[in-house]
Amino acid sequence: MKTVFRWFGPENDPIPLKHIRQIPSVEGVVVTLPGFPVGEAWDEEKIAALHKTVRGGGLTMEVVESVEVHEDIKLGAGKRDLYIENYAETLRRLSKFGVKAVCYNFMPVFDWTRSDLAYELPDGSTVLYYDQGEIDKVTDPRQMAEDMKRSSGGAYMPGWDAEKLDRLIELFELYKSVDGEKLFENYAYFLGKIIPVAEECDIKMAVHPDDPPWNIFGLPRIVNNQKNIERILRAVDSPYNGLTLCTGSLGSDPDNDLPAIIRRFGEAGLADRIHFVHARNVKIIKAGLFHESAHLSKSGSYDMYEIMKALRDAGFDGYMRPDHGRMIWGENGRPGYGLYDRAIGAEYLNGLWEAIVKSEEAGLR
Ligand code: DNO
Repeated sequence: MKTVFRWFGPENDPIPLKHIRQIPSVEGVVVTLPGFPVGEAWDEEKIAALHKTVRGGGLTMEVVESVEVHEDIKLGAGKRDLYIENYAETLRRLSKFGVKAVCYNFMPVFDWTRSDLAYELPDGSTVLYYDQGEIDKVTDPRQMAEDMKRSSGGAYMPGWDAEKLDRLIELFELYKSVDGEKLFENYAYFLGKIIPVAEECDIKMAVHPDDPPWNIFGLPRIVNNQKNIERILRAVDSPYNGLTLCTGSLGSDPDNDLPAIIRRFGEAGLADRIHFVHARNVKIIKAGLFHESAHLSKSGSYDMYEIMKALRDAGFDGYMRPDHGRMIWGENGRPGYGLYDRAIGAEYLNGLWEAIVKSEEAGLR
């Protein structure tokens, strides 16, 4: 297992690389090109510059997150073939710099959604919060998009790009004719074209589950449970067609039993499709109402030890990163992506992993 840490680049992340390098377990950063126009092939010079900065900071750049899929691809509309070709070109360019895995999502219109980005816990830390009741009250998603942007302190939010937000009304209209089945068909079409390129480039594609893993604003979401994910992984049966197992996203639906899902992938011969893990904990108050928490098992609803054991038993040997930390110790940063709590999380996850591996070596499990 390799531990990595999400970093938004020198101009978009207040955290200096040298601080990330001082987290003992972390080998590399997970990068993106913030705000790069969705649908265009990523600029090779920009990738090269980022690579140079990261390597110069003593870290690896093997994972890229949020190479966004253009809405035309999800809708099966307009210029989808052109956008798919541009996506393929991005993969070719990334592979020149040693990138080994790409995390992306297939959520219509929105990426992760929350009703509050700074919900205060009793200890004074703040976390991301989701209340379906609040989301149901939103009559104009443009308003919600504005609110999210404002409460993020103007930080770049993956998947919430300006061009898309300008088209929100039009997109909602277009999605009226796309149900879950149609979305799956369009997804399979995308995979059919992209996975052969990923194979050539030796880049593992790792889809991120929908967050939250149910339909919102009447838009379909299909990367949301074990059965649907298995269907997606089978749509193009290649080791390069894989998953980012985001515990926080998938597990916020109480029906998704994370250790059982991981074990099921193992039984189905799909364990080698888990290329990347976003490990974090969530406190589920009731279905549709949750907030994020410290990574520690007792802080949330998941048993992180059981999750790590299931991954180990499935033979997981990919990349793992801590995810969405609380804002603590007076840090002012990007919601979910401060330095301190994610660093604590990374070390905790590595502590669990070390204990699991050592108990095996001592014949204790
Ligand atoms: C949230 C992230 C997601 C993820 C994208 C990948 O914090 O995990 O925004 O990067 O869904 O495309």
